[in-house]
Amino acid sequence: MPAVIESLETLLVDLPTIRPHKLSMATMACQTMVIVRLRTSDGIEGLGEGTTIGGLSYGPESPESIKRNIDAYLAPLLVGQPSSNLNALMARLNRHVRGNPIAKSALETALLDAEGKRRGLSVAELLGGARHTHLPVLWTLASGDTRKDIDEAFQRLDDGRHCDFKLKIGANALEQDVRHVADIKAALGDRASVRVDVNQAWDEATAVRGIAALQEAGIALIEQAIPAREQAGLIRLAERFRVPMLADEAVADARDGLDLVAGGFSGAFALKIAKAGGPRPALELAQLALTAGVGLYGGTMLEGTIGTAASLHAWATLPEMAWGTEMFGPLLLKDDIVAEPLRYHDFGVDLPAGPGLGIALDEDKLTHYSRK
Ligand code: MUC
Ligand code: MG
Repeated sequence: MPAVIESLETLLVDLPTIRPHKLSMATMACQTMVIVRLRTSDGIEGLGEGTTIGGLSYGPESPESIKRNIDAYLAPLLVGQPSSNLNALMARLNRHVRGNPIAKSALETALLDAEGKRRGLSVAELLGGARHTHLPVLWTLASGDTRKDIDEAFQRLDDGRHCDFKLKIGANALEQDVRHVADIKAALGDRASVRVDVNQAWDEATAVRGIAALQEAGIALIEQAIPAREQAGLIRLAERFRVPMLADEAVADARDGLDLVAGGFSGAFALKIAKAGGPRPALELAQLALTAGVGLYGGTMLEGTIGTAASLHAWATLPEMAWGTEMFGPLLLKDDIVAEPLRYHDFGVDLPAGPGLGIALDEDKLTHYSRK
């Protein structure tokens, strides 16, 4: 008798950040994760995580909607179904529920974790096998204060933690943002690469002025300078500048990737399991990018350890990513809900060893941080 999905539990977990994390559209003092616990008739538990940034400021799913939509719509489609056929299960979810990729990503992760545990394989092995066991990880400087960001960068460099940095800009006047970035790049010199993420804050004319100045300052990569829906504008920016463009909000899945590539986009795509609807659709976008000669970047929604581990298992199956990864989410949080944290060292992180995600919960911490 094949194992069936018996129950799905969802928990809202609030973890404080180590410092305020300032993005163009939100300042985070806490991260809220939706943790999924999927249990099957053969006694296996699969873990998943659905996480977004700043409530509803990043996209149309909030932590509360992710939990509610899993409980009310997605979980009933899974309970009672054989748990091993991911193709059938994810097709069933996609047939009956439009959108909601973060909720679907949490569920696909939990299904992969359960299946890996059942078969004694890691999630990376289920996805075809890991090509790397240590992945590079950058750090985001987003305290909102130039001096503090410089000190933080040197600390991370000296600790061997990170040697690539991403700066969050777009909330301030253009001249102020450009000065902030140029000062940090000048302080770090050749010791570190510096990129920026504008999180859609500029219009195209502002982007043309801003990117010209940032290119001059030696910035390596410009992430999502203009609104997600302005794909034609992003293509024009990619054609215009020497410094490459990274599409983030503009590219959720392979369909978005195809539109950008067909329009003539060159540069890089930020892969995120949350945007795509799970590790497997994120890898479909990766394959499209590889075919089209677009660079890969392992992106985060600032997930905790479960979502970060799921992403790492997916990215580990890919050829070396041109722009590395930003899988630092757990390091931004003051505490964790897992028994063993991920191992960050030598400017990167180790792929956790299986079976499944290779992650176990700390039940006391989970209870402590779960919303009552
Ligand atoms: C984003 O838009 O890239 C990734 C790193 C970070 O600090 O914020 C996220 C979101
Ligand atoms: Mg981004």
